[in-house]
Amino acid sequence: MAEQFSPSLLTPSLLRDYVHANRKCYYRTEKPEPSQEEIIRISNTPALPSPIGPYPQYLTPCKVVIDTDIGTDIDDAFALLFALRDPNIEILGVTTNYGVAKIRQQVAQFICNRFAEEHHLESPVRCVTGSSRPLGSHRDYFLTHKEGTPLLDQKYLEENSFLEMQKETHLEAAQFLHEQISSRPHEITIVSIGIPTNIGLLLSEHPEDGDLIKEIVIMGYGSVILNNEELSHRDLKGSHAAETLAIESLSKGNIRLIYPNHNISADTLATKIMFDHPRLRIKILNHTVTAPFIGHGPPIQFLQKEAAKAQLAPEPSHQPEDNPKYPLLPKYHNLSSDGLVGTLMNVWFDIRNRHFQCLYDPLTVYEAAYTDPPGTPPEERTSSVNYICGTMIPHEWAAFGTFVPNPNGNHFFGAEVLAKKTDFTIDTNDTPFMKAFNASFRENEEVLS
Ligand SMILES: [Ca+2]
Repeated sequence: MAEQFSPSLLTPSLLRDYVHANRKCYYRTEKPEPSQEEIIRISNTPALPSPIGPYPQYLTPCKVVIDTDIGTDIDDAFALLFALRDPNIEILGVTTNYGVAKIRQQVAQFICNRFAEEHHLESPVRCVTGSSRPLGSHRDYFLTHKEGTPLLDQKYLEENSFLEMQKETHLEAAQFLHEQISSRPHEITIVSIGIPTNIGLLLSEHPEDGDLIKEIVIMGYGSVILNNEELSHRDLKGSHAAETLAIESLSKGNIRLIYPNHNISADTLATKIMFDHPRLRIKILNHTVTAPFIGHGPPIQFLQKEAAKAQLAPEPSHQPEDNPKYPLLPKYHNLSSDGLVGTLMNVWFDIRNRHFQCLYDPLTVYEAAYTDPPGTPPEERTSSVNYICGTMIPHEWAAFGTFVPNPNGNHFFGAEVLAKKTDFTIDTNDTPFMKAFNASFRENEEVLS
């Protein structure tokens, strides 16, 4: 039996330990500003040439806990359903984070419950509410205030104030992670596709768990910050060529600054706790490698078609307050798991006024599960990304990072996508990931026949 978390963590004392807690700045207006201590650490970390190549660990099959901010950007819901369906992935649980973690837990549980019913599973994947309140960040919450809409009963949403929820430091998710990791040492991958608050809480209370986690695979960080020469190259020739030069510079053993992204800058302190663990292995799916993967066309149309079935559902036969812990509006009770995700997708697309989605989180789930044995020929690769090994040193101000390349580091930074490229385009349609994604979101052929 894993020991319990100490009650002292129930107060957000860690937030006060974040040195920049009172220094606010708009997202994307920040400038890198490493502290004196960080500069010393960067200069003391050996920078060595580190080849761009396949992820060196062949790890399969994959037992995961997915830590997610599902309910806003739709790619988390895509990632969850994709992972539920993938035969190579066993989901031991889902934990939620960021702003309205309680609402996000409900959304994830609806999808897992419906999936379990469809597949006659003994029990659905358990979804656990995590911390809404980050440990430390310089910036405010980004919420659409449509989280949970339209699936959740409006009365339930009114009773659960978003403002109040944002102050909640739930420890259940960190405790759940601790129990899973203690009972299955070296077996569990944490797939972090949200804000890493729960992981920060786990590692601050139980640093020893960092040695027992198989690895963390995160959707985190932006691209490498281009230098002046690379910027001029981009103006002349095309952006991908400039980014390629920046990655080549890393692989030759030059340290480089890395942009933050939403996930890690929403909890800079948790990010720092995670990356500063001296032995924890972390694979980083950053914007350079996630951006070329776009979900559009047939999978989107399929989800829209499934969502439209809610319009055909009979009028509600009972009020949701019959079962307040499961406040899914009756209109949606007959929808498939694809229909639930499609319904959330329609709301997100309305907010964004578009009909496609970058697949940041589904790619992260996929890359957690698909690695290749050493020496696999390129045409037989299942992973769609190459990595550079090194050490990410997070900056406590605004979540920039310095990546120090080194073939003996614990961190693996996504360096390039294995796809057809020109200076201006990357065609990912034939990548193993895109093929798997498109196959996951389509009419079930058994049902059709
Ligand atoms: Ca996410």
